[in-house]
Parts: sequence; C-alpha cells; structure tokens
Amino acid sequence: MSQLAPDWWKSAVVYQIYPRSFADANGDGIGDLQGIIDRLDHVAGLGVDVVWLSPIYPSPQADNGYDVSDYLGIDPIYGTIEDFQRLLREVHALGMKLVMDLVFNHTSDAHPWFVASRSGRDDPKRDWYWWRPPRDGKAPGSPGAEPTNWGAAFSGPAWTLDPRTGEYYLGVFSPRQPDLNWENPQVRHALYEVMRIWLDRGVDGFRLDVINHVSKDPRLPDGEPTVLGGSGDGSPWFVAGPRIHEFMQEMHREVVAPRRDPVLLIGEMPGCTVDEAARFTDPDRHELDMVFTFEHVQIDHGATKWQPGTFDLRDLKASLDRWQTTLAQRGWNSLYLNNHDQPRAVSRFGDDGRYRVRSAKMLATVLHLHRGTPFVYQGEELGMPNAPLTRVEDLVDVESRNQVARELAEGADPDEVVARVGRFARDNARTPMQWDDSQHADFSSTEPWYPVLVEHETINARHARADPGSVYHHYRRLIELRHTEATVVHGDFTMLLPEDPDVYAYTRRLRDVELLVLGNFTGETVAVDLPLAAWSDAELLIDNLDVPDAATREPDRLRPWEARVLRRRRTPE
Ligand code: TEU
Ligand code: CA
Repeated sequence: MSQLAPDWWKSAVVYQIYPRSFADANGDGIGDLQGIIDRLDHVAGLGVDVVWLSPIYPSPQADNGYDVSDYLGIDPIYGTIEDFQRLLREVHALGMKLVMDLVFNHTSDAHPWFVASRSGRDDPKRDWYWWRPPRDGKAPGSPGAEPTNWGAAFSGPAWTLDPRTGEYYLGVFSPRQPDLNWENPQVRHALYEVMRIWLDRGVDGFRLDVINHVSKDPRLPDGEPTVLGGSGDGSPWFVAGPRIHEFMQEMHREVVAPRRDPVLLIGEMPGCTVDEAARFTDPDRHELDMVFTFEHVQIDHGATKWQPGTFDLRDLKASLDRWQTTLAQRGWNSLYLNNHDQPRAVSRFGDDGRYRVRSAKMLATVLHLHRGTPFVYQGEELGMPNAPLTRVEDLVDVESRNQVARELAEGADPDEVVARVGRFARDNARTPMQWDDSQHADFSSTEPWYPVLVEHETINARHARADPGSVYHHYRRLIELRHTEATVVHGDFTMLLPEDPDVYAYTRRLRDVELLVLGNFTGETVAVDLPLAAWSDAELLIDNLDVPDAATREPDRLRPWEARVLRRRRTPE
C-alpha cells in the first residue's frame, strides 16, 4: 500500500516548466534537461510539490513539441534518456514529484504510426487515424471536397488531402498534427502502454493535452460556420464527445488502478463546461483528478481570441465562482492564470508598469487562496511581463504566425494585425527565463532561440531570491501557507461582492477558522463595501504592501493593487 494519500495533490502546488525556454546548459540557445537540473534549487526554493514538464519527446517542433514523433524517447535538443533519469532522481531527491505532458489527441505527421497509416489504404495502421474519402464523390482536392467543413485551430481546414491515396486525414489543430482515432482499441491500448512505461520509469503522473478532444462523433457532422466565414466549428462534435467518459474510465482501469502508488492525472480541456468537469473529476467515477479549464481565460476575448475584447473583473469572478461552487462537494479545481499558451497575467490582468511587483503578488494571492491545486508557470514567480511583440517576425508560434499570415493575405494592415494578435499570442509567455542581469539573462551562453526580455536587467531570479519583498518570496509564502493552513486546502468558498468591478473578495471557512481574501484589481485606492469592523481583531496572514504603505493601511479601503488575507476564529454556526 502506498504511503501517499490518494488525493495528496489537494495540498500540492505544481510548477510548469516549458523546457525550450527554461535554461540552456549546452550553449545551443535552446533550453535543455541539464539546464533544468542546474536550476532545480530555484524551483524547490518555492516549496512547490510537483514539476510538470511540457513535452520533451522527439518532435519536428512544428508546435514546439506538442507534435510528438516518439512517445518514449527524448528529443536530442533536450538531451538523452539518461539526462531524463538524472533529472527525475534530482526532482525526487528534492522531495518533489514529476509529471509528464502526454499529447494523446494527435501525433506528429512524422510519427512512424502516421507514416505507416498514410502509406496505403490497406496498411494495418490506416485506421489509427481519421481518414475519409472526398465528400459526395467530389474530385480529391476540389473545393468543398473535405469530409466536413471544420476549421483547424491553427487556421486552414481541419482535413488535409493525401494525394497518394486520394483521401483526407483529420488534424483539428494542424496538418502537422493528425488526430489519433480513439475509436480503434489498438490505438488506446498502445497509448496506455506508453503511460505504463513512463510510470515504470518512475514518473508520478501526467498532464493530458486536450484529452477531452479524443472522442469524436463518428458521424463527423458539419459545424456551424464560424465568424471567420467558410470553415465550420467542429468542436461540438469532438469536445467531450460521445465516448469520452468511457475512454477516461478505461484509461484509469488499465493504467492507474493496477498501480501501488497514486498516479496524478490532469486533463487539459479546452471547451470543457463546469458540469462536464464535475463528471471528469468526481472521484467515484475513476476518471481524472483535475482538469485545466479555459472558461476564465477566455472572458476577455472578443468573438475569438483574435478579436478585441475587454476584461471585466465581474466576469472573472463569475467564472471562478461557478467552478468553485460546482466542484465544491465533488471533484477538484486546477487554479491557473499563466501557462505557455496564455499571455502573462501581470500584463493581462495586472499592471506591468509602476505596480508590476504589487499587482503580480495580488494576482497570485487571489488565485492561490482559492480551493484547488495552484499551477505556477515558469517566470510567473518573477512577475515576468509580456513580450514586446511589435513586428510580424516577433510572432513565431504556429498559432499566432498562421493567424497573422491569414490576415495579411486578406490585405490587413501589418501593424494593426501584430498589435491585435500580439495581445493574446502564445509567444508572450515563451521568452527565456531570466536568471540574472547578464547579456542573455544567463539563460544561455549564446543567442537564445527567442529574444530575452530587456527587463531581465531588473527582473531576474538572482535579484528576486536576494530580495525578501520580491514576487518570488511572495509565492514561497503563499505556498507555505497552503502547506500549513488547512483552511486553504479544505475550507469552503464563498464569493463576496460579485458585482463590484474593482475588488475581488471571498471567504474560506473550515470549522472555527475563517479567512477573508481581498484583492484590488485597479490602480486606484478603493473602498471595500463589506462589514470589515467584524474583522478588526483578525490576524493579517499575508499582504503585498511595502512597509511605508503598510504602516498606513486602512481597514475598509485597499491601496492600488493591494491584496490582503485576514484570519479569524469564529464560533461555527
Ligand atoms: O493547447 C490546447 C489549446 O487549445 C490551446 O492551444 C488554445 O487553443 C490556445 O492556444 C490558447 O487559447 C494544448 C497545448 O497546451 C498547446 O501548446 C498545443 O499547441 C495544443 O494543445 C495542441 O497540442
Ligand atoms: Ca540547449
């Protein structure tokens, strides 16, 4: 029997490493496993419990590794399997766990499985992917011959003609990422074997990339035409498709149930509703432990992420409250505002200018005191801001690059397109980690694959760790609070002031302890419309004011970007 409680992850904090941009030890300008090993003290110093590695498998890098050509290998740009085993030993020696990122909705088009599948209609692996003849007997390649009208996430049609066999294959993200056919049990069992092998190598769990996309409606119906015209929205036919829960329960039964130790399963689920998440994370259903949701990171999008939208704190509160409330009794939340696919939160929701440090701490405080497992994305603990995306060539990610190309082909103005697409471009969060104020921020000894932010001269890990008032040490204190105050992990959640456009306020309660969490999401001093007199004898657990401002703190007003967590004991009702 394992010493670990099955739900050990409820009091854990996860740190996400995007290996390409973390640390380059061999001087080729690209992050690698030895670089991670060299910097693990930075990660462990936060007190995090789990390290999640974005993909490090062999890949043509069409989507920076989310296009896998060998699920069991290590891409030479990151190192060798021996480097990986060393990294795993170091992570475990520091008392942390390691979670791998499995991309099971699709492989790379260079994966041997797909190479075989496309070689001929009679190949034994033909049915490992989604192949269909041209629609309605049309000539292959003729307009409208694609089997459905679906668009791909990274632009263009979701179906690609393979001239050799005159049939189309499905890639809901891109032609370089053909979707695996989970209707085929051979595919599912091959993937479960990949999981078993990584578990036998000693890893502690998996982040499952777009795992709610793996069950498609086999009828493959057309989607409603999207705002972009032409292509249809196929997502109703593959987001949480007809067999998704059957597949997740089978995965759990085949891979997790037989293991002695718990296996952490985090499902990334674009488009997942809170009711679906309740089903995926209900422990009695034996599917997943938690899901990565997208609802709260789409509230400031327009009709799409490429159309201008506005941020309203009330929308963020409504979304997070919905997820906290629905999953309160059964299921579990992941908590994040940053990752490799999102702009930097301090630029998006905070102030990356005058109040960068304070607003980064406020965002972290408000997020980490929710009920759920917090995720810290590399650089977030330094308060790293967005990248300066001012030229077309600054947008190198496949998603943003394709969007810009499509709009320029339609005659759009380059400066306008770059400014608008750059707002939510994934490139924002993929600038190299900033270790010190030297030329390449000590990320690499040579020109990095992507430019280091000029701010690295003042925003870097060396400065942060030496400064008790840094964002880094604030994250360390928040993580310590999660490990010491049971109310943070197990307390209930009550949103306050849902209609207040400036202040985020909620309570957490467990038996006789009550926490009040306050965050000012503006650059102005604001009144808190709550009966705070009742909290006058409460203990200040954590805040983000520097000493002078703290000395003049006002009980019922919050300074610009101020965060405040109070704790009091109360007689349970
Ligand atoms: O992302 C899933 C996904 O849908 C996001 O790409 C999202 O659509 C967009 O980027 C943010 O709005 C996962 C990985 O995290 C991402 O890096 C991969 O590109 C994608 O799947 C395909 O594997
Ligand atoms: Ca390297």
